[in-house]
Amino acid sequence: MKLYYSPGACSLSPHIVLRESGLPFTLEMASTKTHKLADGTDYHTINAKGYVPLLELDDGQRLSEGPAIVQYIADQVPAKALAPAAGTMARYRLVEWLNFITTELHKGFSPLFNPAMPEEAKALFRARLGERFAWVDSQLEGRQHLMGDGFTVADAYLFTVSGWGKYVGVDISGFKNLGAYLGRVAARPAVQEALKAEGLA
Ligand SMILES: N[C@@H](CCC(=O)N[C@@H](CS)C(=O)NCC(=O)O)C(=O)O
Repeated sequence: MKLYYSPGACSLSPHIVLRESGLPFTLEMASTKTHKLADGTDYHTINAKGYVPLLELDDGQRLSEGPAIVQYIADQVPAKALAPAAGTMARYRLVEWLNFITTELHKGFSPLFNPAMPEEAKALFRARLGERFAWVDSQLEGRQHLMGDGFTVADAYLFTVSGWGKYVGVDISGFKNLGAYLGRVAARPAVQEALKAEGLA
């Protein structure tokens, strides 16, 4: 498999999951700024949506959308328990988290990275993200991970988007459960390897 990624972008989530899975994969950088690969290829010719992540499977199929990609990877290695089995209530709980992270957190951050977004609008997005993170913090009370004891793909995604606050003025340092949780996730060898490979650690 090949993962198209950009350093520190939401593609860090499937990157972490690939390393957690133990499956062989390669990385191809597709900068979110230039939309070009290292050899100058226009990334739009590979993914017409123009964004990362994109996972190229060994049979040549290409899968986009982070929440779909991480579930695909998890389902290749059921013994790793990166996602509960399909069809179980626990799996719908995982999808509930992934959908929350992608719509309420990830896409709450996106306008803050947009230089054309007026400051007044950014303040509204920051306030909304603060409310959302406060709720996440409450959910982590007494829990090691989002789904309970074990690490799942939802943790890779939450870890990834939580790391963006420092770049765009969303202060999450007051959320104690979240802070302890992010420390636990950061300590995982696969997470450290992914951060190093992306030049972030
Ligand atoms: N719906 C997509 C959104 C992916 C996305 O927002 N990717 C950003 C990086 S975090 C990106 O590549 N932006 C550059 C662009 O849209 O041109 C997903 O969940 O995978």
